Amino acid sequence: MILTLAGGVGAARMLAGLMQVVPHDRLSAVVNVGDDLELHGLRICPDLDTITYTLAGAINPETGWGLVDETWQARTMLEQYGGISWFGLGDRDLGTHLYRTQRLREGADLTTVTAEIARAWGLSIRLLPVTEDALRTRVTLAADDPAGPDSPGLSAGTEISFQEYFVQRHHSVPVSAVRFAGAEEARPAAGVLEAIDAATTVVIAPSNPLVSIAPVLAVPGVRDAVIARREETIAVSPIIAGTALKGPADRLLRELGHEPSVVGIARLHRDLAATLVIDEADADSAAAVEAEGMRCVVAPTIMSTPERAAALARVVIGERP
Ligand code: FO1
Repeated sequence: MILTLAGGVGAARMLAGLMQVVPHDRLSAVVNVGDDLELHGLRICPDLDTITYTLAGAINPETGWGLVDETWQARTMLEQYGGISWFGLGDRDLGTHLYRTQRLREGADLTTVTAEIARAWGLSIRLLPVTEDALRTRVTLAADDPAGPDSPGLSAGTEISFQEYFVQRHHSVPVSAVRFAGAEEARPAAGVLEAIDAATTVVIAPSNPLVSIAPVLAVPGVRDAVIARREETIAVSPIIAGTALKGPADRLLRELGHEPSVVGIARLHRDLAATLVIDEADADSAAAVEAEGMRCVVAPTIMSTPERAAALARVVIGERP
């Protein structure tokens, strides 16, 4: 069993690569729920949905989130009413949130509903939300943020939800702190610790270490379970030549006192993973990564095509070309 610790887009591509080289029933992922939100009375799980839609071949290729062939009639109506429309929910995507919310109200747990949604998309990979409990990533602003067309002005020191930072403010405002509300009381969802224990390889996807992987590890028991598998754990750097391919990982690293480089990633992951995969563009840093106590593998890590994703997956599972 190959178990991947997963955020959104980078993890989805990593899993799509793994699906090409590993039988699907040997793949599982423990997925971040810190980005989740309740909006319009609906439970929205962006990372779970990004992974599901990507693996089903139904992701919107332009955005990396939401569904392909989407229409936006409901959003247009929300705009007409002056409702909340900054978080874009397409008409097809809304069907997922309606189904999930109704099933949760009926008493089903998120793990079960996630499996039902994955099965309906024809997927046999096991997607596990890290916890059933409310765990929400919260971000403190380091500077005043003036009002925008869709967002009220906020002063430095204000704490906002992850999606208010990421989507409403386009992750453009500097951040002084990140915390995972509810993490201390959260319990790992059924099967999470067992999946980590039973994995032949644990993969830390090329997801943002501070807001995608950290909330997964913040659920009591998960970090220790991964540390216990350190020898079999391999991380892929989301930072290439000092920048993130997508999202604010490089800026967040700097703002929160970490080095935005593969060496900074090694420092964050070295207690968890024995091996770090870095991109060829960072080959010169391999010795510095090893000096942090990790084995370093240099490989092409940009998963811009299915072939490249499969090639990276082969590296991750230890098949050398
Ligand atoms: N990201 C955006 O940049 N703008 C959006 O309007 C937006 C809507 C959205 C709706 C459903 C969903 O599952 C994801 C959505 N995302 C959107 C992406 C998402 O919020 C972030 O990329 C992740 O949370 C970061 O991993």
